[in-house]
Amino acid sequence: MTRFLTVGAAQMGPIQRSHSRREVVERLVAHLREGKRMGCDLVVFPELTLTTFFPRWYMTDQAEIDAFFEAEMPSNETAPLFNEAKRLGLGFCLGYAELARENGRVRRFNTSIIVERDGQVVGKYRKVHLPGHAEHEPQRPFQHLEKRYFEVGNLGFPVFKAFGGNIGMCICNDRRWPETYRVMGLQNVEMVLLGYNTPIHNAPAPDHDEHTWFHNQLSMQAGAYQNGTWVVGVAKGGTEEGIPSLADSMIVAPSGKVVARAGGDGDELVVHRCDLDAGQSYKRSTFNFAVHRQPDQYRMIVERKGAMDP
Ligand code: CDT
Repeated sequence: MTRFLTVGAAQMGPIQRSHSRREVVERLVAHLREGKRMGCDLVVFPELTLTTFFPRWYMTDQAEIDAFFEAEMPSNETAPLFNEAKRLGLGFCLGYAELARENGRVRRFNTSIIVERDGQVVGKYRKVHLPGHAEHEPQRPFQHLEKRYFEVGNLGFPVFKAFGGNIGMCICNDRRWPETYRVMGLQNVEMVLLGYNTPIHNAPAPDHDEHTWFHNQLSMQAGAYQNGTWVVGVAKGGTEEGIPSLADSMIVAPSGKVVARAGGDGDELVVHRCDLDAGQSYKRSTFNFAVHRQPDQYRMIVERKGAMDP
């Protein structure tokens, strides 16, 4: 028996600082309606979907910073997205800056959620691999201050029962780390939903710039193949506040093959009908963890060679 999930990677073009939440939500709703027309069950939006990518600026005024965060979800401004998704019977995955209150403390995370077709939030993930720096580095042409504005996620890499399958999430820089996918692979993940904001220029390593497209694809294809899972990679691309960012949203099959891909760098919905059982053959054979993966052997090799020494 096969289980199909039609997924839409809802690539966003740039969101400038002057764009209001209302304007952005209108664009997201347009994606949902297009998704419905194209037979989607689930529409995936990028990292920090609701605003411009604000870590590019050094800010010290906490009120100015907090204006980019969501203290509730849904809020008055995001309710139209939830309402329309429920009306259409569509699920979605949304990345946003989360202002949480936990144990009497305010905390800020780079977060994404899964919302089921009935409008209920059924999964939350908080970004673990925060790139960039925490202090102002004026020599850079633009900042990447995720380490300043966010705490490291405290939820691990959970996998949720949703849309008839095992669904996980990660956010942007997480996609470059094999353990992101493997931790979910060990939970039998069948589809990883992944949003990103990737500037083409990497200030500490400009020699990587020409490989931006390749590294994006390489990371997602490897993660998909090595864990027998679909990967849905969704960009906020184009030139935002003068900074060119990678688009190239794509859907990768458990074979590692790219099966659908954005053609431009604006708002664009990339759709594929995914067989959630397509990973089974990889999970049963080449990447049968129980049969072939021997963590004790890794430990012995590391200890013998002193490979843990820096
Ligand atoms: N948002 C985010 O995590 N961006 C990072 C930029 C790293 S510098 C190229 C990314 O990994 O795409």
